[in-house]
Amino acid sequence: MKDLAKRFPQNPLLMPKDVKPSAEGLQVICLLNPGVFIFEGKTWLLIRVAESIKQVEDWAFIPALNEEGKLEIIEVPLNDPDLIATDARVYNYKGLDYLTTVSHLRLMSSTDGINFSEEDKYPGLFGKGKLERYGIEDCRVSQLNEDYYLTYTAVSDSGVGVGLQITRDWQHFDRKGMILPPHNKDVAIFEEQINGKYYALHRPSSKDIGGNFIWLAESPDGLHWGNHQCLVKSRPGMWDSARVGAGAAPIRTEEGWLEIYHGATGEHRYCLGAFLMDLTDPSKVLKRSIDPIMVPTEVYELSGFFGYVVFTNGHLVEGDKLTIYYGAADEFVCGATFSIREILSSLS
Ligand code: MAN
Repeated sequence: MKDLAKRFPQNPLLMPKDVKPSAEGLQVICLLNPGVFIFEGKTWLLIRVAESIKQVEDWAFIPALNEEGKLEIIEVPLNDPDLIATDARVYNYKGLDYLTTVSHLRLMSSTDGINFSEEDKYPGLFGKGKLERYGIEDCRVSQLNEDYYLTYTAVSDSGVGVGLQITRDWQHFDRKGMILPPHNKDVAIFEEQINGKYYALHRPSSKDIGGNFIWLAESPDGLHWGNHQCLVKSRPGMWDSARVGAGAAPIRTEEGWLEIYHGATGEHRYCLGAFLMDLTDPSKVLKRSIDPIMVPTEVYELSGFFGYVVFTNGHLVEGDKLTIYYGAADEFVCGATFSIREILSSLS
């Protein structure tokens, strides 16, 4: 199927061998799902780097950060009857879920939006404390005036929730703690206030009644969130039948707030779609994609750490041009452009 994305011919832009492990003895397994922003005139990616220790055949290594922020490993033989290792992303051991890797967030900058490199001055962010023991992931970066709001998935044995940090200079970070408790992720804060309030999209999940749906929340201060409303649901039988989640901050257009989101099937194929919210009342969804705007089709999207995945939580807007940076097969960082007009006219 032909989608609306124009992929960079240089894809994949970044792969695990392109960054150094954060400590000796560790191995970078995946680079994925970057937050994107402009700072000091350059394009920056806040990349999720997933690490584990060097893999050994027939063994599972379950990583978690200890109190000091150092990675500790539980070693389990793959044939242990208490271990379920059927999803590359998750181990279930003795009835509890763990991640197979621990992620941190690494900063890389570029003057052309294609070639990215690290700068010593900007070391990146690591999980800290009890609620980030299994790492921090998939950070959205929203710019409100001079402040960058970083909303990311914080994973631990207490669950999967949303952490917030605020920075101006990318060297000092004001940690605001967990703003939405488990189970929640995929938080995209609007980059403008509407009628004096902050707004954010988020994705709580319910295993029983309900599902994995996109919600809207409002806040008087950008920290405390309430008046939650359910906006966009998964659709049985369609490309977004099992779960949906917001990408980066909604894009202001003349027709409304345009949001790029991911939708997955029960078989874990991740595509991208879009929906449009009313400019003055974003709880009103005006239009939505019937067909996805981007489908995993390239080799680097179909096979990797976790194949059949295109996933975005970072983009840049220049006039009609939308550049998304995205995780492909949960292993590579790639880029693609879209025409915003084309996306808008594909919605119904
Ligand atoms: C979840 C998250 C993402 C990941 C997708 C696809 O939504 O863990 O980080 O990219 O699954 O595996």
